[in-house]
Amino acid sequence: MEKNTRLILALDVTDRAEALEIAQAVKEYVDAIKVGYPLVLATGLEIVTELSKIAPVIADFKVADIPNTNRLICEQVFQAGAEAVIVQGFTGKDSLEACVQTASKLEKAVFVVSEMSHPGGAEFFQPLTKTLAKLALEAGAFGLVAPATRPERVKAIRSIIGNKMTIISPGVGAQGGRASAVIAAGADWVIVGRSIYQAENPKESASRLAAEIKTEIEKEKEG
Ligand code: NUP
Repeated sequence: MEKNTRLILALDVTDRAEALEIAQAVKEYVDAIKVGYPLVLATGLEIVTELSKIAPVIADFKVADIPNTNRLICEQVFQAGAEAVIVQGFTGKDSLEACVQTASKLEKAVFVVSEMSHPGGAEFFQPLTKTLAKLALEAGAFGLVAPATRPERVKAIRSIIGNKMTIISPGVGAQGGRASAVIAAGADWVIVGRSIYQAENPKESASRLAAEIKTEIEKEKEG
């Protein structure tokens, strides 16, 4: 996954043709496409293979099971063509390590959820965020998922992990976060769903977000 526009599309539509059409329309503005249960349950895992021909795919299955089941899930996801998988860390070190080991054998990546972006994400995750971030770091995960709705939390998470892991951050647009603010807080990538795929013109929306991110990065370089 190349760090170029630093924008990831969350493709939560449930129609195969629409998914492929949007992916094609926005591909020049996104570094990856994140797919999750809505699209895969509606259309089948083959959609991962199809989308992976357009852009690198991150499979957002928030994997949260015993080590053996986690391994089996990750194998399916990677065999289908995904470059990365999103997993939960609260299942413990052994379960998380099963995902990381499966990924590293296939030269793939694991992102661990450190704190979720919705209001309820503050309830159970927040007291555990630091522990989850450290666990992910020790297990050798590639990165963390952190909330764009709370840039101050992204900043705190960045200060825990330094530059040892990447941060991908959902919650921009429909959930209220701003792309520039979360990039300024230390996120490597911004994840955007509805603001792109529900827009009148998804390509224009993706282009606008990519431009906003670029402006923020240039500002940081100058300052
Ligand atoms: O904490 C999280 N928040 C979140 O929104 C972790 C996630 N994986 N997501 C996902 O990001 C969510 O499932 C959706 O696919 C995407 C955000 O979409 P939107 O709010 O931009 O439409």
